Amino acid sequence: MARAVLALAGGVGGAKLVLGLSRLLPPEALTVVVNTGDDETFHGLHVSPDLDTVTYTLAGLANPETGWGVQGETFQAAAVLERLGAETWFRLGDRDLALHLRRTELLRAGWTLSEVTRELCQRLGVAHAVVPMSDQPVRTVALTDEGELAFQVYFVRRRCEPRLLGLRFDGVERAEPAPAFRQALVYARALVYCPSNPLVSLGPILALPGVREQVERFPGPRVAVSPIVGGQAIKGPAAKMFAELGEAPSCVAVARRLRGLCDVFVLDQVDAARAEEVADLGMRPLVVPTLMASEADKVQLARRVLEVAEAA
Ligand code: FO1
Repeated sequence: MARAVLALAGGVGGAKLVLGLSRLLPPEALTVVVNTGDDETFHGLHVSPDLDTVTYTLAGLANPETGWGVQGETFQAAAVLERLGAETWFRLGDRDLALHLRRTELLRAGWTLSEVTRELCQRLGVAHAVVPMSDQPVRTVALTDEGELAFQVYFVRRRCEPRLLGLRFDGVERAEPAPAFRQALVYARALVYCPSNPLVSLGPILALPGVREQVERFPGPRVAVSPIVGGQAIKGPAAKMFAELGEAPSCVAVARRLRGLCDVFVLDQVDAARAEEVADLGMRPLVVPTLMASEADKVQLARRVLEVAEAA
């Protein structure tokens, strides 16, 4: 059966709505396409932070405090790596390292990132389809007042302190949407933008050749949930990034970036007064609670998104 819903997601915020959707949709009815612009090599291993956050979340393994990495994690290997002089500012726990070892081993054996991700999901008991946006490498580069920084250097090592002047997605022109992403764009009946950073999580996905055009022509309802509430990102640097790129951070700034690509825009009650500006952008505003603290919140928001998709 066609996978009814195609969800686009990035890191931690997106993964929360993905969990909600996974509780309401059977595996064959949901494809989650995940940003890979944050991918990076650490200790010779291929790390895919956003794919891993979604996978661990669906597997019930995610660290609830941080949203990334594995709960109950230990850092024995990292301690030895530090002693041996390796860079350990990007915290990789022992269980996480095992997954990066296995991913790297399979990639070196010639598996595509899609095939590796499907294998890891199956082994971890994740039945829903988690798909990298592309099987070719795309790397987000932060253009800052300190020069060009690889995304994880900007985001983790420098804690997003350098002033952001621009973004570049290296390799995106030569990359293709992953096969399962391409299929979902044809067969899905609804498209959901999970509440992820529109600049560095949804941005790379929409920058892939042909994707924006296909989304513009997407026949079904396209529903977005704003990752910015009350001018602040729930988690992560989206607000600071918008401000430094010259846009007042708000749900409207997010909606502006989805103009022509979105039919219903979900904003939090905090931003109810902005609904008219969203409507002026050609999207139907839906004002509901969007903060997802509990699993019930995640399921409830997912339910509202699916209802409005059905009704659209
Ligand atoms: N984020 C941090 O702020 N500090 C870290 O040490 C860190 C380690 C890490 C390890 C594995 C992983 O999958 C994610 C990790 N993240 C860390 C989060 C990561 O930088 C972000 O989740 C994404 O790149 C943005 O969504």
